Amino acid sequence: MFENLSERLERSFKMLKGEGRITEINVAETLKDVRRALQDADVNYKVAKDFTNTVKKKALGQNVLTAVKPKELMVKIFHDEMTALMGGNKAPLNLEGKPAVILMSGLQGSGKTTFSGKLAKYLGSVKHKKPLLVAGDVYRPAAIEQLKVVGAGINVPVYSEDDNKNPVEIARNAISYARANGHDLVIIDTAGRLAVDEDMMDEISNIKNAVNPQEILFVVDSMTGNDAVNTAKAFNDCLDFDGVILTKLDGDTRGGAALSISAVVNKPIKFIGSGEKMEDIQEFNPEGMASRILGMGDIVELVGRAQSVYDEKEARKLEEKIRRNKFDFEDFMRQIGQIKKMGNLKDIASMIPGVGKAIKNIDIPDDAFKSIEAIINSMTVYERQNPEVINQSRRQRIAKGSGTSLQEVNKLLKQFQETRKMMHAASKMNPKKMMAMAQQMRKPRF
Ligand SMILES: Nc1nc2c(ncn2[C@@H]2O[C@H](COP(=O)(O)OP(=O)(O)OP(=O)(O)O)[C@@H](O)[C@H]2O)c(=O)[nH]1
Ligand SMILES: [Mg+2]
Repeated sequence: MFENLSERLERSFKMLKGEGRITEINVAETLKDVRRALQDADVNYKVAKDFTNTVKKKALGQNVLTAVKPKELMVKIFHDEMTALMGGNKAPLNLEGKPAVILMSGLQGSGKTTFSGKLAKYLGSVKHKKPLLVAGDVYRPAAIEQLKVVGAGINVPVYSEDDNKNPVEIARNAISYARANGHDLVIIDTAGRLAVDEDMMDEISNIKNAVNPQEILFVVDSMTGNDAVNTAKAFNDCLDFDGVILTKLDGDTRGGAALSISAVVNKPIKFIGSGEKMEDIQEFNPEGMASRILGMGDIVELVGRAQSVYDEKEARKLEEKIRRNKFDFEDFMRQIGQIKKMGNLKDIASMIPGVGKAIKNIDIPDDAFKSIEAIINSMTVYERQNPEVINQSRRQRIAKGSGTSLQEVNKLLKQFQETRKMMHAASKMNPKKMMAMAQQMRKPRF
C-alpha cells in the first residue's frame, strides 16, 4: 500500500534537487504536486490543504542555507508533520477496570469480528489479560457462529445468548459473567449496517450507556477511501469514540483514509489490521507510518542526526576561513569530529539512499579516520594552523610520531592542499557552490 503515494511524493521532491535553498518560488510547485498526490491517494481535500500550508510555513521559516539539502529537509518536515497529523504519539488502550470493557463499532464488513479476535489474542499474550469475547451481533444469522469459530481458534471463550435478540442485555449479562469467571477483559463485538443509520446508532449508544466501556473503538476498512472520513464523523458524533482501528491495510488501498481520519475527528488511530489471520495486528505508530508513506525513513533519520550535531555558528566561521584561504587542519579535525558524532559510520553511510544496498556486505571499520587523526594529532598547533610550513623533516617527524608512513603523511597533505585550493577558488566564484562543497566535506566518502 501507499506505493503510489510514495512514488509521487518522491517525484515531487525531485523538483527540489540541486536547489541551494528553499524559497517561496521553488517550493510552490513541489507543494502543489504534493497536494495533488495526497488528494489522489484519497486524503480529504481540507486535510491535504491544511497540511501543505503547514509544511510550507515550516519550510520557509527554516534556515536551510547550510544545514542539509533542501530536498532532504523537506522530507524531514513532511515526515514530522505527517506524524503530527496522524496523532503524533502512540495511543495505548485504557485497560483499567474490572473487567476492562472494549466496545467495537463500525460499518458492515469493516472487520469488527476479525479484529475482536485479533485484539483478544494480542492482549492475552502481550498484556497477560484473560479476555472474554461477547457476541453482540444478533442479526446476521451466522454472526454468532463466526465469533465462536474465531474464539475457538485463539482459545478465548465466547459469551453468547442464542435466543436473546437484545444486545444491550447480552452485553450487561456478559460483564457479570466475566466478573464471576475471572475475566479481566471483555471485548464486545457488535452488528454492522451497510450505511450509517439511526437504528444502529441508537443500539450501540444504548450498549455504551449500559456497560460504560473503557474503550470504544471505531473499526474502519482502509479501502473505503474518502467516505471513511464521513462515516468516522457520524460515529464520533454519536459515540464520541476513543480510537480508530484501520483494517485491511494489506490490501490495495490508497491509504488516504489513514491520513485523514484522525485529523478530522481528532481521535488517535490505535491499531492496524493487515491480514485475515489472527496474528495480523499491530499497534499503530504514527512515526513509522509516516516513514512508510514517504518511503524514505532513512533520510529522515539521517537528517535528524545531521541537524543534531550541526552548529550554525561554527559553519559561519568555517565559511569565513575558507574565503580567506585559512582553512586548516584544526578545522579538518572538527569536521571529522562532527561526522563521528553522527554515529556508526556504516550506519550513516547506509542511510544515504542508494548506498545502503551497495555496502551491505562491505565492512567499514568504525576507525576509518584513525590514521588521519593520528597524523593530525602528531602535528604541533603551529603546524595545524599553518600547514604550509610542514616541510620534509617535519613530515618525517609526524610520520614517526603517528605510527604511519611518510607516504601516508604526504598523501594527506597533498589531499588537504588540493581541497583547500579548490574550496578557496570556489569561494571566490560563487557562494552557493562553495557551501555545497563545504557540505560535501562533512559527509564521509567511500
Ligand atoms: N485482507 C484483510 N482482510 C480482513 C482484515 N480484517 C478483516 N478482513 C476480512 O474482511 C471480511 C469482513 O470481516 P469481519 O471481521 O467479518 O467484519 P465485520 O465488521 O465483523 O462485519 P459484519 O459483522 O458483517 O458487520 C472478512 O472476510 C475478513 O476475513 C484485514 O486486516 N485484512
Ligand atoms: Mg461481524
